Amino acid sequence: MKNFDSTLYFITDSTSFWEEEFLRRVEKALKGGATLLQLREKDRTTREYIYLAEKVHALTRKYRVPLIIDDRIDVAMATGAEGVHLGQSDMPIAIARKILGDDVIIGATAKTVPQALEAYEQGADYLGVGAIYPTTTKVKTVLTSTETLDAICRAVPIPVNAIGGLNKNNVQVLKGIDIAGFCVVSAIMKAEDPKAEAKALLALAKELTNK
Ligand code: TZP
Ligand code: MG
Repeated sequence: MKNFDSTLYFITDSTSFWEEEFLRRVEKALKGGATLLQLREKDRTTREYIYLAEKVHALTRKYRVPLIIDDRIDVAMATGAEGVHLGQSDMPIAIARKILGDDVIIGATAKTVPQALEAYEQGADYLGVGAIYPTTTKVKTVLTSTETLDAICRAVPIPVNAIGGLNKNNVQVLKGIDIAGFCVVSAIMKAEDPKAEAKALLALAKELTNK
């Protein structure tokens, strides 16, 4: 098993911030205890994505948190990021694994048990499953029930993270399901105090995962 901890997986969204404020918030989340961090950029050019990834990587290195790049294995390779996250319409996991080798963390999105099994069999290191609740972060979202999340956790031996609309007030819905952790975007990104929010969410995530 690769050395990463997805207990509190913070996924960024830079869209409503100037770069300086965005980076400040990312660092606060790291200070608060985010255990894994994904840079998720949908509207930047390749060059902009790489430059921002380099800046975020400098921060994640400081806190010894692996950096995962959303969608783009080229950006991950160019920046030496520790991993990449691939959805159902991104590069197939098996091809990414062939290109990236065994040391890079590859995460996959799965919304059903067959998708989860396929991603696992192709070499995914972890799964993101959701959206558990409606979210304003992603325009097109299909909801995944907690029953399906539970079935996925039972079906695959790799870490499974819940995602989608999760915050301090609703994560108890995950209780009793064998998740490795959960992912949040807006709960931390838009928090008044991202450090305090991350700290509180980490405590809840530890409780839910018996860590
Ligand atoms: N995939 C499923 S839901 C989601 C992604 C990337 C966005 C989650 O964002 P938030 O703000 O935590 O609801
Ligand atoms: Mg994607």
